[in-house]
Amino acid sequence: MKIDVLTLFPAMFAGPLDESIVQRARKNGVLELAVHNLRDYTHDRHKTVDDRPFGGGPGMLLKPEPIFEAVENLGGEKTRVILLSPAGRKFDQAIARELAAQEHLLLICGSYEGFDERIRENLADDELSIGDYVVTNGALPAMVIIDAVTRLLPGVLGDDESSLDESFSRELLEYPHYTRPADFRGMKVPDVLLSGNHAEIAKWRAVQARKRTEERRPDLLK
Ligand code: 4GY
Repeated sequence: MKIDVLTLFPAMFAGPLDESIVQRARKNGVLELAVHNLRDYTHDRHKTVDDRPFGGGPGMLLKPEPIFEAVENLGGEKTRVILLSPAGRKFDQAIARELAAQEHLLLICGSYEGFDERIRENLADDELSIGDYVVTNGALPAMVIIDAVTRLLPGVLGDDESSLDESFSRELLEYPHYTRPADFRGMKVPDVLLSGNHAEIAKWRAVQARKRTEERRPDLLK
C-alpha cells in the first residue's frame, strides 16, 4: 500500500513512523510512505497556504490552490483522498479495515481553522476524525490512522502480535491478563489461571471480557 501525507508540519512525522511495526512494514516494502510539505505546492514568494474567511470571522483557512495542485500531482485513479478534521466521520477499527484494503491513500491534514469548503466538496473522497477533541493540526491524527491501518496490512503482524485485533473484531474489551510473579507484593493472580484447566480458563476469560465491556463500554454491546 502507498500512503501520501500532505501537511504543514512534515517534521512531526519523524519518529513515530520510524519505529516498531510501521518501520518494519516500510522496510519490508508492504507500506510505502511519503510525507509532503503543503508549502511545496505554492508559487508565491511567501509560500502562502492560508487566507482569511469570506464573510469575516476569526482565524485563517487552508486555501484551495496548493491542496488541489498537490492532489493533482500525487493522486491517480486509485487514490482515496481523505481530509482529517474533527468534522469527519469517527475513525474506528472497521474504517481501519476498510482503508487497509485500498491501494493508495492521500491524507490531508487540517490546520488553522480548517479547509476552504471547496476542498471538501470537490476534492476529498472522505473526511475522518480520530475523536471529539481538537488537536493543534492533523499530523497526529494522520499518524494514528497510518499506524492503525499499517498493522492490518497482510504480512505485517506476526502470529503472536495478531491476537490483539480480536478484541475489537469480537467487539468486546480484552479480559484481564497476568504474567509472573503469581504473587506480587500480596497481589495474587486469580487461581483459575494457575489451575491448568483450559476449559475453565476460557470460560473465565469470556465472562471477564463480557463483564468489563458491560461496565466500561456498554455502547459496544448495542
Ligand atoms: N480530532 N481528528 C482532528 C483535529 C486539528 C482546527 C481543523 C481530529 O482529525 N483531525 O483535531 N485536527 C484541527 C485544528 C482545524 C483541524
